[in-house]
Amino acid sequence: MEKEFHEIDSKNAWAQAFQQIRSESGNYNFTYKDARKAENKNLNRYRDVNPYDHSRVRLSKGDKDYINASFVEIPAARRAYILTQGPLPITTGHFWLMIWEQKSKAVLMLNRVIEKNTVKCHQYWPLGSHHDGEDEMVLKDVNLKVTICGEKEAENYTVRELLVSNLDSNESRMVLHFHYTTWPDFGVPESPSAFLNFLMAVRDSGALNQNVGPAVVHCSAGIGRSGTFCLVDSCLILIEESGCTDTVNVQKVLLEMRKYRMGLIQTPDQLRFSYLAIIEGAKQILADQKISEYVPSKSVYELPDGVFEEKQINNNESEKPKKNI
Ligand code: PTR
Ligand code: PTR
Ligand code: PTR
Repeated sequence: MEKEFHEIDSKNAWAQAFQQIRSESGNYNFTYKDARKAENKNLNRYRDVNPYDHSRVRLSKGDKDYINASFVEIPAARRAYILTQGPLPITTGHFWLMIWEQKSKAVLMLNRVIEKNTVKCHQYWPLGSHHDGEDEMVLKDVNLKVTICGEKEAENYTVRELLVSNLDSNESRMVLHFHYTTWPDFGVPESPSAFLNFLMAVRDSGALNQNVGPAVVHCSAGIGRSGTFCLVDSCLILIEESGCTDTVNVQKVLLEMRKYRMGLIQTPDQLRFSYLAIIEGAKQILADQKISEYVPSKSVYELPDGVFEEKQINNNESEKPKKNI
């Protein structure tokens, strides 16, 4: 695939490659009727970004089952993700209910709340008293409470520990919040290695493993940046499994992912960046190099007792069992 990358690059043909993907996936014709129902229209952030009926996530509790969220599955990589829009004020309860019902271990947020002076996503988690905010947020419509228990900043991202409590049953679960803070909409991360550090931190937490619910991945619309993240992660798994980069067809994987949610990857440059990150990630993984500088601090992993598995991350060790992911 490195050869393919250089070929497209030398012809300056990313726009054509991307257009080809858009037109092929334009033939899919999956319906999104539930999203357009009158009672659901105001639950969508963007009029033109809708979850297909066949892959949308349904809420169980309450009288509404609709949320603008899609299951995206790549069985060959044994990966399943939930891609969703940045919550709106009225969908914040639904968002947390989805996380609770799907037993997700992490939320991966790839946007900032405000971008280009516009609110792109509701402030859906408590900021915490260390930021002069509240430590708790109660979602009355779904009877859940979210409490911030820890926060740690890395260069391009922040990791938070959010305790979600079900006020009906008194059960609680820790959900990790991986927040990439330097990726503009319709843009790309500052470098493949900055992005890969984030990806490896997410992987090391176990949030993408099969024994937990699908990670919830979102940006503002839940298609451009979120699609880029999932494409790189899945392609890297396929490469790890086969042991070489030639076997993975990036565009085919993207076309497969677009069967689950429309519009994944939004610009030619996001497609090019995906190749770059896959090539760089594959080199490092195949050489069994240490690529994550992420070392969880105690505060991120220690609270509350017993809820979160304490894990000492050793990069060399954590790379090896990847084949089981
Ligand atoms: N089985 C329903 C259908 O396919 O129409 C699924 C559904 C139910 C979709 C409810 C939307 C619904 O909307 P709400 O519960 O928000 O009125
Ligand atoms: N119609 C909107 C727009 O073009 O602005 C939809 C949209 C918004 C699409 C943001 C993608 C966006 O990017 P991301 O999925 O990375 O948040
Ligand atoms: N605009 C389409 C509609 O309203 O039906 C929805 C859509 C949105 C389709 C984004 C595709 C999209 O992405 P792309 O053009 O990148 O395939």
